[in-house]
Amino acid sequence: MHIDIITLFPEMFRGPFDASIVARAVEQGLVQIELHNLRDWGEGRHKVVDDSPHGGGAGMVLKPEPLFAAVEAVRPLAAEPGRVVLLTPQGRLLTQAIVNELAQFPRLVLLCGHYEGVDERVREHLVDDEISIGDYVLSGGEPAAMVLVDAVVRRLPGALGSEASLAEESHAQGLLEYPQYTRPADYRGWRVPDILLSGHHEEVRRWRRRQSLLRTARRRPDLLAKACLTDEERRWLEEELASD
Ligand code: 9D3
Repeated sequence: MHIDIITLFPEMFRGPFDASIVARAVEQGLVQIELHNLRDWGEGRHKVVDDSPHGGGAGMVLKPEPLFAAVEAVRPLAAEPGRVVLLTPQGRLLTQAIVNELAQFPRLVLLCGHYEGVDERVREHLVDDEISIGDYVLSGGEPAAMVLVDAVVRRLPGALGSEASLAEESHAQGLLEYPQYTRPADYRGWRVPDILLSGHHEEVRRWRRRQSLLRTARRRPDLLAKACLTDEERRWLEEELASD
């Protein structure tokens, strides 16, 4: 996969992309990430990229010319035209389903918004998709682009050390994780549940599944509504929740 990122702050990406799974995927040749400074396509001696909104109002808006010029310059640098994705608070809320969808494209061109917004003609005639990472205010699209890249890259075949992790992830589809423990079995008098020390693998599996169900029901009932439970699991859960 080829990912181009058009941003006013390319240096923000160095740290996060030089470590972690993303860095390893780049080293393995699974993904090629290119950072482009929008300022390079700014207008005039001062490389202007923004202007005040027509009709008045506070703040600045990213001008269309530099964004169109940047995308049109960057696109021919790879074989595929690429899906152009704008990171914006007005976009579709990022979910694992959207991550999986984006991971199918051979190329992504990410546009990081800034200031109060982006000229509407960019959305209408340049951008294929608009993504938000959540209902909170960031100072720009850069952290959102990092989140998107991390989530997409780890979906690429070969990006994860052990493919087992992915299999397990899909197995527990849509449920929160069960509680995890490591040594020591007794820390300050807080004991690891006996079942986990028992060596009864089938019992351990059942305990973990039930803990996942319980935790999901209590913390994320929205997720539970979409999960796949057996009748027996539903009955057990209902009983447990009744005593909360
Ligand atoms: C005055 C209204 N603000 C919208 C809530 C304006 C505004 C705030 C912050 C416009 C842009 C931004 C910068 N944020 C992003 O570009 C952004 C973002 C975010 O703030 N939250 C979650 N996802 C994203 S993706 C891009």
